Amino acid sequence: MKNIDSKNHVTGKSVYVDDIPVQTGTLFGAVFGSPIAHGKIKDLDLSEAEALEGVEKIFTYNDIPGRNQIGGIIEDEPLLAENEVHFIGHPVAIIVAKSEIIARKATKLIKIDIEELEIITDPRVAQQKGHLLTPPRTFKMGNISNEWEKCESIFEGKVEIGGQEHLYIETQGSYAYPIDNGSIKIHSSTQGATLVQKMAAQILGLPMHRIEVDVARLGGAFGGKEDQATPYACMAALASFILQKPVKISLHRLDDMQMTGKRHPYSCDFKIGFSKDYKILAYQTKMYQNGGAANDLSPAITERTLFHSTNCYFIPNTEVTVYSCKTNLPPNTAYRGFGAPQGMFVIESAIAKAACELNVSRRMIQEKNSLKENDLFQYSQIAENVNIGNCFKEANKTYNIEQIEKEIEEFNSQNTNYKKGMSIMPICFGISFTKTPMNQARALVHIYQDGSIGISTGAVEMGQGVNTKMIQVAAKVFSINTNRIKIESTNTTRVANTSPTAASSGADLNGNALLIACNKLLERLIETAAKMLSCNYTEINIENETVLKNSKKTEISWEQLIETAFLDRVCLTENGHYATPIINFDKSKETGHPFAYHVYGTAIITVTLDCIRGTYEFDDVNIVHDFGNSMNTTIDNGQVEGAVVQGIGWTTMEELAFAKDGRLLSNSLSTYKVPDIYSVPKNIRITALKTEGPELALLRSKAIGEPPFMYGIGAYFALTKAIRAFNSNYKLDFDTPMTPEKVLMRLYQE
Ligand code: LUZ
Ligand code: MOS
Repeated sequence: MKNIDSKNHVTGKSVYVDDIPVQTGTLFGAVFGSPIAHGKIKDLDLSEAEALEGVEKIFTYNDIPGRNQIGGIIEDEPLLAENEVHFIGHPVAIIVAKSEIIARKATKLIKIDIEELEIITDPRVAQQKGHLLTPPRTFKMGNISNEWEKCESIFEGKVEIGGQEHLYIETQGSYAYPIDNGSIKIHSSTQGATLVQKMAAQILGLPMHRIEVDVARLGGAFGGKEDQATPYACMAALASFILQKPVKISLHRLDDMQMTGKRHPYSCDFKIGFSKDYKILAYQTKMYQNGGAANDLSPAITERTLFHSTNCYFIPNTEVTVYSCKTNLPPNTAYRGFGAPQGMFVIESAIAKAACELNVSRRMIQEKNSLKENDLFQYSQIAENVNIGNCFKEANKTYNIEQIEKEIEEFNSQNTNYKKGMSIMPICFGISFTKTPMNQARALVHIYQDGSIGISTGAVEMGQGVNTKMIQVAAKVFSINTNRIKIESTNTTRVANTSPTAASSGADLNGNALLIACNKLLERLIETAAKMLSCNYTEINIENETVLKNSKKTEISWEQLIETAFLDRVCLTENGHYATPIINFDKSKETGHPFAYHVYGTAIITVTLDCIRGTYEFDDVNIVHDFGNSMNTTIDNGQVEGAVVQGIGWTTMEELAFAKDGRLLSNSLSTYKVPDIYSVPKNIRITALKTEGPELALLRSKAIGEPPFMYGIGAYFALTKAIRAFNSNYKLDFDTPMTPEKVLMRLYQE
């Protein structure tokens, strides 16, 4: 099935927040953010801004009728700064005016006097000074301290991992207006409708039922709208509630880039020990996560870094610690992979360092140490249906790795100014929110009298195709044409208490809830049909919009069946609730079975390096991916392709630069380089590993959103290989992103 949105997307008909036709009298908001990264507010002078023609009102924390707090996991984030500011762009005031131009102009007329305090942007410095967002967390298995002396070789190193700007095409925004009975309706570009509802209620001092949040679709999110859509929705809601007028806020790109959090940069130390036959015996790391000025989702991201810090490897003795460090940067947040990419990059670096020093192939170490059935993960979950070995095997068979290696060697011996490099990047990613209670969802299904169907779930469509998958689920259960089925917007009055669409689990959770609702309806329809045909329930089937009796077609069509059911007063509406079974996690012991299943795969990445210029092109990304039994190969392959390119962007191109004073220097698309059509690898080949797929995946089709992002890590190691082929003096180091500038420095390192 084609993605139901593709036509409207490419013809520009899909409606996003900023496209919603505005009501008469709509006002426009702009955010006044702190010009300084850390300090005490001494004075705020709004008079000149307030006097500007067309300015309706300027809001500060004093205007908040409820609680000035939007921190979700930890309550450390006021919506509007009170006495202190903690990062550049930290929202201090909201200007609401008759036009966006006036509102933005007024922000320049606000005068703020701030007594500057010490600015820290480096997580290691923050940790030394004791500025942690939460206490450090450690995952352990076995006992590393006894193990080092048993090791044949030990390697230590340092890893610098850069952040990443989400660069969703649709910036943060929301449109709020008063509706009946003193309620507020909010259209928000958010992954989490319920979170927006809850926080807006808290800000306004209202019960949640007075806030309705509606989400049609997002123009991209990548995690950037799991938590950070909330403030802009709350600001519009606040202004709209106080003024009793419609208010829209839609961030300009530069403001969005400066003010919102990003993927967390990490600075890490590792130590890894091997036996004589290259088995990893012990692994230890300390990771300093740059959390920014407030917690946001950092505690959960910390957790996922720990869960994935050994990637797809079995290491009997580990000790992995993450320090979540408080710095004067915008609070960093969810981003596709949610801390796992950083954890995996460190173990891959440790393996690369060992391979380089021992003069063996990285691939050999990777394969030798890969998880096997019933191995233990660090967090005590037993590895089941482990597919990493099969992925390696299939990759070898399909792509002939040795042949690729040989061709590269040949190329390198024949070329002086161009060098090629290759790397293998295996992945293992756990599916489920690491916070067990979040793994639940609901769906609401109406069958209308004419046989058409309307579906609401908690899933948010953000380009990933979840709506298409939901339609497939209903069409499959009822065995009807997909054009009879419509997906409604995600709305808190139809589906309540939703988890954000995140953790790659939107389709699994909401699709399973939908399956439950549809199956309940199907049962009733079969009863109706049995009554119509005076036969037994078990003799009835519905296939291709027709009722079958004992597998033979009858005269009864889908439409007739629905009409009869309605006249017979059968309920044609159903609600489904799904909660992932089995999973659990005990934080006090850091053990349990947190994931429904794991996604595996492996990628072979090759690159050609121009050794005069330091520029490079990725030739091939050859992938074997464990989709389970993919329910939509077009969508799923598209997710893999997009993730690979985004991952390559993270490790090789996208360089966030902050000045010492906390100012984002790479605050536009001329200074922050994202992958474009020219940086896409020449070939991305995707082979699906043949498996049944796990029972806990929706129709045995595994979650797809995040896992393939981590294939992009391989780009870094392919590049370092190519650099070493040109300059054997280059001392392998780990410092992402490996931009052309950095490549050039390393090509001529002495
Ligand atoms: N969001 C979240 C996530 O709240 N919890 C998670 O475990 C998670 N994992 C991946 C991406 N987003
Ligand atoms: Mo996410 S990183 O919002 O799944």
